[in-house]
Amino acid sequence: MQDPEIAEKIANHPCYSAEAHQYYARMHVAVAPGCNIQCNFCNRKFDCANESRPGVTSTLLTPEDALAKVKLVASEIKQMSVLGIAGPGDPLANPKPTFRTMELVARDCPDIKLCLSTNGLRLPEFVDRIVDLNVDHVTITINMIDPEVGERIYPWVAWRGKRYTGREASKILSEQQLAGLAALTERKILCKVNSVMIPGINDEHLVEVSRTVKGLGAFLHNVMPLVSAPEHGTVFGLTGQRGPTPQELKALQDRCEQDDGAEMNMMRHCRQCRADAVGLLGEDRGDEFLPETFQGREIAYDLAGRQQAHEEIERWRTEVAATRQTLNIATGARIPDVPAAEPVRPDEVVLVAVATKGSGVVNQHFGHAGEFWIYEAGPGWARLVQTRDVDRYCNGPSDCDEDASKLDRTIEMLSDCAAVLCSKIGLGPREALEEAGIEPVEIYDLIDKAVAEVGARLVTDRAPAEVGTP
Ligand code: CLF
Ligand code: SF4
Repeated sequence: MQDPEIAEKIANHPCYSAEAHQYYARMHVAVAPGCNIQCNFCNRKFDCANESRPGVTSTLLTPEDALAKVKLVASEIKQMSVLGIAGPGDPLANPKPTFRTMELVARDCPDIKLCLSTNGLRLPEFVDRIVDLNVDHVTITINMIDPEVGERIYPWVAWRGKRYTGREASKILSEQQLAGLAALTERKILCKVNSVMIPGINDEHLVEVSRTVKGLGAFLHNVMPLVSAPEHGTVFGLTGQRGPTPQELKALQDRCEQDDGAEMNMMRHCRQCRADAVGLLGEDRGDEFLPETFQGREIAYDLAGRQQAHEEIERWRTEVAATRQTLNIATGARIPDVPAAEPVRPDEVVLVAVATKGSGVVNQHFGHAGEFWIYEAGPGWARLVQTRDVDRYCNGPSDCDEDASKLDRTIEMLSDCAAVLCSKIGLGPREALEEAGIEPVEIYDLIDKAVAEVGARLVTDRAPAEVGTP
């Protein structure tokens, strides 16, 4: 059943609704530099790895500059609907600039949703402030609920003027995180929990984390892969701790989703954005908004223009949803914010990869795709289950088809997919995909429709071969 209050909250939030992320953008402002804990996957030179991919840094802004930037971006990218504060350190370890920024944005940009991402250590003390500021969405990164697991992730926690280490540190952190989560859900704030999947350390444990946070009222669980390399200079990077493969990540997300029939909502489309990310998830337009474009400038807020742009998006979204309903296609969303068929997963599905620039359409050239969206596909079924980064190997017609090693990596990344849907594909990659047993499908159509149709055909085509297979 659709809960209208929740549906309204997620309707244009690109992280809380996979469907919305095809149309709406988010931006982050980097106003929070410090942190009160240490994670073994973090290097303070970079953005908070609990919400970001390590290896990128953001320019720190004052709350006033952050407001100017929000106004500028809001006028240029009208589908930007959410402002998140996610670093580069922990927002609640820097409460003054974090809340000052939110106050200013709430004052001048009334149609922008406010979003916060935190390690949760100081969450309980700020619950009232969060409620007062109308922050609708809070993300807490919870990587463990067992201090024995935690001591392998967190070397220390700074708490009430003292530095704690070992299990005691993780015990304090976990208690604060869970108390904060419970207090927020009690106040009807929509909460997402992020967890970094660290193979051999917390991967098995995350199923229990998922069950626990669901019990405390978390709306969504986002299990993200550890991104770890020696050049990041992190403890895990230097000790060779690996991250999970996309297949391992999906398997764990599936387990969390179905654990004991608990049916936790799992986020499958996180891009591990940087602390100053701007644009649709998966694109970063931060370079268009360098400090000299907004710092110290008076920027007008185009509320009417934004409302008009959002109305146009909603008209198109309604059309896409109507097509989905007519064709009886389900997307698997448990609380759909726009109508789809009842989520009944067919017995047999295949994975297909989609190249898209957004708006719900297969509209990107294979060689231009920096990422592929992985769908479960079958009769009446088109469910986004993952996004995977690949190197763009084509920089234009002159080198199209040429960089074989990048193409090999892309094909390796898509090896468990039965087909790739894209608007165009060159001869070289077409042949290479076919050789790898992946069908290239050139198509320009609605993603849900194309995925369900191709999925239905592939499932039927495969059926005879699988009859009698042990
Ligand atoms: Fe930003 Fe995070 Fe809010 Fe989204 S990101 S503070 S909830 S507006 Fe989104 Fe980016 Fe993943 Fe975060 S894709 S890293 S989940
Ligand atoms: Fe780094 Fe974020 Fe962990 Fe703080 S909470 S140590 S900024 S990853």
